[in-house]
Amino acid sequence: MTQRISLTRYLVEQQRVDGHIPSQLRLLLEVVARACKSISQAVNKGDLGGVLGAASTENVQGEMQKKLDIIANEVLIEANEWGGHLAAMASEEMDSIYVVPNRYPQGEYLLLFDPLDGSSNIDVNVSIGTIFSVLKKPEGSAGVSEHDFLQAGSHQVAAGYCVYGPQTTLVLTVGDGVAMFTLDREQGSFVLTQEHVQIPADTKEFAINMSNMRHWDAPVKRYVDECLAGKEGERGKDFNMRWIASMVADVHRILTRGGIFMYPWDKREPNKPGKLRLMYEANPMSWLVEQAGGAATNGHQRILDIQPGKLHERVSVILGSKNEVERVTSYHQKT
Ligand code: P6P
Repeated sequence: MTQRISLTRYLVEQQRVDGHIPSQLRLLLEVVARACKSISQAVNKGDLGGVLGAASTENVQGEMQKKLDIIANEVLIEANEWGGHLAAMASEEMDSIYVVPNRYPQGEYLLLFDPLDGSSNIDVNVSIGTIFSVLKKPEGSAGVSEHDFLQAGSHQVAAGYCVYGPQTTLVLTVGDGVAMFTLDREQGSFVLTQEHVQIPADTKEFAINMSNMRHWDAPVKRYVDECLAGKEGERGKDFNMRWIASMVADVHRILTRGGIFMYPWDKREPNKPGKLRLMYEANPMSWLVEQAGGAATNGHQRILDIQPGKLHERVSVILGSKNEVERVTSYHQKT
């Protein structure tokens, strides 16, 4: 059997052979991976660990927090604050940024994360995950502020997620394609299982929450109606539908076998551009998808080109198989 390559070796080679990542970024990614291992352990314990159910608090989004949301957030903060590679962190679960305390050295990177995405699935044992994005602190800025985080997704230096499902799999890009690492629990390490991941340009599978159909804008309704019309309709082929209500799980399926994922703007909250968050959900997932040959827009522009105005800004998301994303985006441009 060919020797399996560990995450550590993969990152060392990205640093040494491809000169792709500085040592501080390699350290950052290894620390995030170790934190994901700890979160995976907590998730896997479920009821046995007394970690299911709601906490008695709300997050900045006004959503009830699950106990595991808070645990995952604390694991990521504690794992990353002392290493000297970060200046600050931002999380879906925290109103403002977390500046590395003075007792630790400050680094040049900014880490953003959704510590446990899909948490409505925690109590029903459906896949959930951690999403992370890495930016560099702008040159010359003394100290660190929330404004330093407000960079377009095209400025990311690393992005990924860890899906806690039947396998625990870390999916990562540093700008040189997408690699997948499966957790070998006997070794306690992530092992390279897929490299140079490619999303098929076409698909027969779409992912959207159909219960919101009456609230969608016309271009999204047109696209989904055509999928539902199947081979007798405009598209001349039948489609399948999936909706796991866990972005990490839906995106992992798309990276693995293609598909299109949509969480579009809808009339329920017309003043919000969408439900999903730009900085720590849409941007990392969009970079992964583009690095795997797919596309990601908000219906009007490339998500990675959006200049954020606020840390917890929301965005409409259409991502996945390139030809399908381009079709939906073209429908938006015709209206
Ligand atoms: P709905 C999970 O809460 C999440 O942020 C994404 O992971 C997921 O795609 C979406 O919301 C699910 O939303 O409205 O279908 O429950």
